Amino acid sequence: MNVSDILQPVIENPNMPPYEEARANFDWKDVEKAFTWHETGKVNMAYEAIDRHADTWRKNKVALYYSDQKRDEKYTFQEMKYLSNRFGNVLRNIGIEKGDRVFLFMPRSPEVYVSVMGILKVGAVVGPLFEAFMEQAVRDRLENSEAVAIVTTPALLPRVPYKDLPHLKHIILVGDEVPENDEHANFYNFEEEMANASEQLEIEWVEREDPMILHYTSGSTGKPKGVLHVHNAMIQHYQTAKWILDLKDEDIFWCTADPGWVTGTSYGIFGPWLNGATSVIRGGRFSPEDWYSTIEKYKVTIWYSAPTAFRRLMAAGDDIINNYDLSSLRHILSVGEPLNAEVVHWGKKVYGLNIHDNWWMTETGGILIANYPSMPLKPGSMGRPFPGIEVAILDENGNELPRGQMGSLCIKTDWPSMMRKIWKNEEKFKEYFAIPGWYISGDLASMDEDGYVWFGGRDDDVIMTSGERVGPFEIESKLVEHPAVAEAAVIGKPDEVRGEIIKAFVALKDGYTESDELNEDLRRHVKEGLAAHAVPREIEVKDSLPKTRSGKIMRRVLKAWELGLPTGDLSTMED
Ligand code: 6R9
Repeated sequence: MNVSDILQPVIENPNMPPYEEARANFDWKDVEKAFTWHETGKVNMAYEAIDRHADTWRKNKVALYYSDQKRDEKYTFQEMKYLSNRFGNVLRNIGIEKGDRVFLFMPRSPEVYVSVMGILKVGAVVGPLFEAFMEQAVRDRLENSEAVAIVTTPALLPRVPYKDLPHLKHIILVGDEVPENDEHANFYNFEEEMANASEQLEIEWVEREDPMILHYTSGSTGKPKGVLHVHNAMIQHYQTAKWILDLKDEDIFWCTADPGWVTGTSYGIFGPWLNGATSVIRGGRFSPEDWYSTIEKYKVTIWYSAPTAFRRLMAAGDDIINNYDLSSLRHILSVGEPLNAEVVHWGKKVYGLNIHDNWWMTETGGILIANYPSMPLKPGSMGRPFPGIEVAILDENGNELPRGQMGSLCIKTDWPSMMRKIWKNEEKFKEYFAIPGWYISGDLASMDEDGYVWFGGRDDDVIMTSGERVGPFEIESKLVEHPAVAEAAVIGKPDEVRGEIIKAFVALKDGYTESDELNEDLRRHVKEGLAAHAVPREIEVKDSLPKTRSGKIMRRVLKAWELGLPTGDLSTMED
């Protein structure tokens, strides 16, 4: 790494004090003072996110701007309070009680956000489902969680096998075609029930450790796991959003993630609202034009997205950016998969801002490692541990590895937004804590002399070739720096001589075609840029690479295809 590769902070007066100072003085206990329950003892995420602001000068402040191809709406904190009160009453009227699992299965819309808050207000547990799930994926999740109610749309109802789900008794439909009740379930019309419900509600006060949200996430094998978070997570949502997203009262914040994924709830709902910030939600599909005009239209100041999106914007070219006024932007962040240094440099060039990578997982509930707006940024690094968080790179036996060495990325337990269980799977839960005192992320990483953490791949994606341990991400990153490569995925393929050989799958940019010369050039590029042992012996060109709907390239799927093995759970894969 040379010094010119360090980007200096460009944000003035960030909320986050200098890193060392923040770290030295940090105590999660101090963060508790930010919440009303610190005084009143009455806990509920929805109260802290919405009602509290509705009782202050923020009551007429916009909490949510929502638009898609058909709708264009805005809601103040006060409006959100009354709407979610109504929905809480809808749920109470049909008999939903504290602890019941209530699922959401619909496209992004204001109703999703109102429902989340309404569910929390009656002490029930939110279960978000991504709208593109097909029947089996929906069934697995509703069955495992024993959900009693679901909010969905008439178009998605055919994918909800309620007749086979004895616990699922209540189906609330956002849309007009509401079927007759049958012996399996009762059906309700969202609009109608909302209109008849009171806007006054007694919030169900809960304990900090009471269940709040159940996010299903896929492992490499087996059925999806239900990751349970509790109301206490708000401590982390609030503080990380304040310091890492750098939310201030005048900001307009846009998190592009869908609430079917953890980023879309922790930072698409809770983090910003706990800070009293205005959130933008854009429905519909990704297109560069649509996204840039969303920034222009709402004068978005803080933008939280993902590497796939940035890479697609990069592929769309720099010229299109000139058609939009993006001058409102002051802070950009990324999460979900490795943010290649290449993309960071591009971002700096076209937006004039650093793209701040950060790391966390569904299981961790909130950001744990980040590039802070107040701190120099090393492109390609995920940043440094959040104050109050201890990160270590451990070997198989739980011993700490020296700086610079790649190993298992572990976090000292615990932190406020840590998952509290894997739903009905104690054994899976325990696997994360096999090294006493540590949470094992399943990711590989190294830490440099300055304490910056570098991603190496998923632990199960590690390649052992001729005795060298290689993380696929480095090679992929090198490959996408090549002008011909749009996307790359690297796997280890069993080999009698070398243990494994490196195989790369690449999708080419428009205008490039597959050839032996190109493959040779790619190998040379990796060899010169990285190391001889990192050179892919095999290269296969594909039209596109299999990805999860949240944009992660599914190496395990490529590997299974390559080896003719079962692919495991594919419910999160893009069509
Ligand atoms: C928030 C979220 C978690 C996995 C994680 C890791 C990958 C997340 C990353 C990253 C490289 C980053 N991941 N952030 N890899 N750099 N900044 O994405 O949660 O969907 O559970 O995924 O995503 O492999 O273990 P989730």
